[in-house]
Amino acid sequence: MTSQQRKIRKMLADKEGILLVHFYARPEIQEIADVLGDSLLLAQSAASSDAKVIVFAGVHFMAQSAAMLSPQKTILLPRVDAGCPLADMADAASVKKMKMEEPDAVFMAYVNSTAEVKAESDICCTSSNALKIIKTLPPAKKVVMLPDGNLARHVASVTGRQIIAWKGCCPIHQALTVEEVRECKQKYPQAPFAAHPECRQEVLALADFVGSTSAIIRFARETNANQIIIGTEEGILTELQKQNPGKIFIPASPSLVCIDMKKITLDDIERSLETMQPVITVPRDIGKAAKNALDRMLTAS
Ligand code: CIZ
Repeated sequence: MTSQQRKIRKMLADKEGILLVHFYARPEIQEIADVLGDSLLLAQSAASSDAKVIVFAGVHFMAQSAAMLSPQKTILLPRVDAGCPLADMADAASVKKMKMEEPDAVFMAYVNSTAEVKAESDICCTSSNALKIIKTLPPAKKVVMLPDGNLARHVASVTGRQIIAWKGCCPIHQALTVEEVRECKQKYPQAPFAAHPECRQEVLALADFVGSTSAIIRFARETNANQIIIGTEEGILTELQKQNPGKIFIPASPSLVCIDMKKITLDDIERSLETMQPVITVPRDIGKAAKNALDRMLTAS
């Protein structure tokens, strides 16, 4: 541990705080996490922790979820501008309009959405539990999945459910092309390709495994292959390499880097703990409705 990492750990201990870190965050932050995980695990950890302060090394919607699940704790997001372009692709007014057009549909919001959009939705899901959550919904019901159209199409193709896919995408996963994957497969013919469901359908069609970050990590651990092509944000490579020192992980594209997930640095965390800013809160009325959708997901998970 560097002296700065030690200092941050000490500040966290002094303030009875914990550091929740997403797999896509910078490696030096992953190293000092209390909990390292996907948004589902981080949301569950925020809800169950008895810490007074939660420092979130992820993006804004994750810190918002923590604030709604743990209103009595101080939630710090060291860079308030760490946003999510996918979450910004749906707004409450458009969801309200769609609800008028599809009055009988169940609205299922991917956690990568704003609190306002969650508040308009019936239930949330993450990429690790979307298939499980959809099974809890009445089979005859049409489902509107938002804001990620690729995840929606993937869930529809696996389950055969009637799903209306919102026109949104994660620009990072969307940018991965069939040509890039084919090139990797040619170079590493023995390597299975593990892809995130936020990738385009034609990219997923080339995948040997499709799953969330935690599912990809499990797949990498369990497969006999010792070279694996990875189709998700490169931050996951830190944990993959740590868990599997003998295996080789090949990013499917050099462009699989989310600048928002990389915004928070150790300096930002140290400053945030010093100043106890920026605090993330959600207006009470929105928070109450959005928490209902989150709670339904957590109960069904
Ligand atoms: O749900 C998450 O944490 C995200 C953004 C990706 C994943 O698959 O874990």
